[in-house]
Amino acid sequence: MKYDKFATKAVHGGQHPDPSTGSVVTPIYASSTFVFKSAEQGAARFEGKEKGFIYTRLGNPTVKALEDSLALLEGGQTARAAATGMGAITAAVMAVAKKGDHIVAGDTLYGGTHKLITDILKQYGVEHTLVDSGDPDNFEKATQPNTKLIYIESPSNPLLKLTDMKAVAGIAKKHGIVTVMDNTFMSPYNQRPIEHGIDVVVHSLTKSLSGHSDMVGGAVIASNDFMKQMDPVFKNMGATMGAWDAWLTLRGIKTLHVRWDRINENSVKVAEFLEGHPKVDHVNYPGLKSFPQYELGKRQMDGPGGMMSFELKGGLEAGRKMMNSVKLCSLAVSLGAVETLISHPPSMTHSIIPKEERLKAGLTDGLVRLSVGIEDVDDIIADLDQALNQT
Ligand code: LCS
Repeated sequence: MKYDKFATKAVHGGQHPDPSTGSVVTPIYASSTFVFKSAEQGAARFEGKEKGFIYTRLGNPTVKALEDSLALLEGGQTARAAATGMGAITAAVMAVAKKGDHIVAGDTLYGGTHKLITDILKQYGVEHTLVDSGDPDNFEKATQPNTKLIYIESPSNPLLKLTDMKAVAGIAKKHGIVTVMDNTFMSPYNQRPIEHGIDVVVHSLTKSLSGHSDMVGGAVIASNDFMKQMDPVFKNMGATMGAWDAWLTLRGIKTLHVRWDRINENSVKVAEFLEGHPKVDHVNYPGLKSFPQYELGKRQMDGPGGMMSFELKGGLEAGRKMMNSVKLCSLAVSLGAVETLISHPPSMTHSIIPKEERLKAGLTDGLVRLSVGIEDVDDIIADLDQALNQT
């Protein structure tokens, strides 16, 4: 049966009752290797002439169910699940950018991605330009004859800056450039970049899709043609996901829409509370009417999400005091989980970025980041309030 409503796809996508036992839940195929009926069959599978599993680094039935689910949710033709978000991002970027090529990327990115593009790939002869991703013209201006890839996070980590996906995808198509977008902060429930013309979506599955802070994983969702280009990199660099983590992610995805309804709802209330608090200087959150790109967010996102960052009037010292005073919220990195997490990007997730580059991009030392969970919102607000009052 064909079904196209998000909630139904989240519960059933990519999964079929196990043919040998009738198990409703996709089993964990904890096998590194798969038996061939004959030497000829083994050869045919390696040649790609016959479909079927060979060896888990090259494909696994539990991982395949997750990949089919992700492709369906993001509206892509196909997906690959990776051991981590960084594994997925590295494979997607390295599939396109080779020695002598140039990447244009947003200037606020997760620290690991920033390091990959600005330092690691540079050592392999790949150039880059970082631009303010809030204005699509900046991508056009930074394009060079050797530009092969545009890389964006929208909303960006941790400033929540949005990129007009349709506008940037249009610029990229005009110049024959591949667009890769990290959709980790939104999840496919709130935003589906492929619908806006983006070529490749990457995720850290560690976050919203698994949703319970109990695994690490990543994904690339794209066209069949892109995957043909990426597979030699992906399958040989060895960042494949294992069956256990695929199973945990599949279990998380079944409640994605339910968790995210609560996350969207809680977060607006928390952001409004923070914005109105006398100790808070400003809040970055796409669901606030004061957010400079509020209208763009409404246009391209189905909800504002659970991520926000803010600065206290007392700056870094007050922010540290607040983080040390929370009782319900966990002082921890990561995001998108059922529990509310609070962290300090400049000294944690983004400390890998040189300070002057951080400041140039607007990532100030006093910035505090919050990932709102699905606890009772009054309890979250009461905890933040008592922590703010300690500063
Ligand atoms: N993309 C984004 C937007 C991220 O925030 C992260 C990790 C990654 C990719 C990498 O995913 P991983 O390899 O860790 O699965 N972000 C983290 C963060 O903000 N706090 O802790 C990790």
